[in-house]
Amino acid sequence: MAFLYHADPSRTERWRKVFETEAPDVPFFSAADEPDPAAVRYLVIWEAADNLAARYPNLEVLFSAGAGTDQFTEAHLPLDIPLVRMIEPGLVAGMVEYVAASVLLLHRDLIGYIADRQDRRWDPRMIRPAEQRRVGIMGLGALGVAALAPLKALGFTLSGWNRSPRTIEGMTTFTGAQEREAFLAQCDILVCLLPLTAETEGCLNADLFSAMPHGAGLVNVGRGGHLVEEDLLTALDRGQIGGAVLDVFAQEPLPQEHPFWTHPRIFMTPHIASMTQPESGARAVIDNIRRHRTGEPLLHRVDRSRGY
Ligand code: NDP
Ligand code: OXD
Repeated sequence: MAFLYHADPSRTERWRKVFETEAPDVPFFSAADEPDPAAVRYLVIWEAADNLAARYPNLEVLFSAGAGTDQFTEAHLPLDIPLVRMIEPGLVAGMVEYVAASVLLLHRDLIGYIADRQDRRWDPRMIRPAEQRRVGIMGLGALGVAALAPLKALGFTLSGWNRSPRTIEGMTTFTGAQEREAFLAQCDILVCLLPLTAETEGCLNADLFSAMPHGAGLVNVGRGGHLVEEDLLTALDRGQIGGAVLDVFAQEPLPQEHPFWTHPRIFMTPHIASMTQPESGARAVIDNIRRHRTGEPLLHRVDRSRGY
């Protein structure tokens, strides 16, 4: 019974150390160790490769190295092999920080001040109090809910939209397609924290932008596939969207000639909103391996029929 770590090689030794000290009964291998594929029962991987079950014939659980699992289709992993997404305190904390920073960037128009600085323009603008800024989160899952705490502490007026109903103290929640318009109409800043599925692909589009207040801000930390990039450029040019913080893109790395690189109303980062921390990530996996071996339900198992 072996565990194979097949993700970012620069983090291998940190994962290995946790396994060797906290789970010495689970033999740890990295891809560079080239273990016998038949010995691999548990695998952590980020980029989906060919049919993993064929490559590792005794695979019992596949762990995604990240929270999103849209890269794993049935072609990569048969539906009967459990797929587990990464939810661990380090990854959650990273997203909480990034969403708070992005909302503040838009709220205080720091994107505008970055452009002003480049043009040597001194143009102070009136500050709008946080309680007068309505921030809406699309996707009230593990990360969407965690992201609420600092925004609440800063005094923003919060709301959320989700597929199934949610009741969260201190905020208004909206459910499903029938309440989507009402949700969007009251979002001065919209944060996308949805998983990428057939239903959510392309959801950040012209129709959605036109349902939001004129000049609203957008934060996309979900997946590049959520955003129709040309529609965002049009909405920015028209002022319908006032500014956007983007961490994920249809094509990553973003091609050199892409218009987002130089757009004055876009602040972007190279898919770093959050990342799995080796120590807490390894502990989360060890915990789930123990659960699996004792027949307990796995935590954060993906519902393959739903796609997340
Ligand atoms: P979860 O699976 O915990 O939550 C997803 C939420 O979205 C659920 O509450 C779900 O509703 C809701 N949802 C799903 N489909 C729809 C829909 N069609 N309409 C409305 N609501 C919907 O995911 P996480 O919070 O852990 O992560 C969200 C995403 O964040 C990941 O899938 C990944 O793509 C992205 N991510 C990005 C990172 C980055 O660095 N940029 C890092 C980590 C994650 P319900 O309650 O009904 O199931
Ligand atoms: C993730 C990511 O899904 O980093 O964890 O995008």
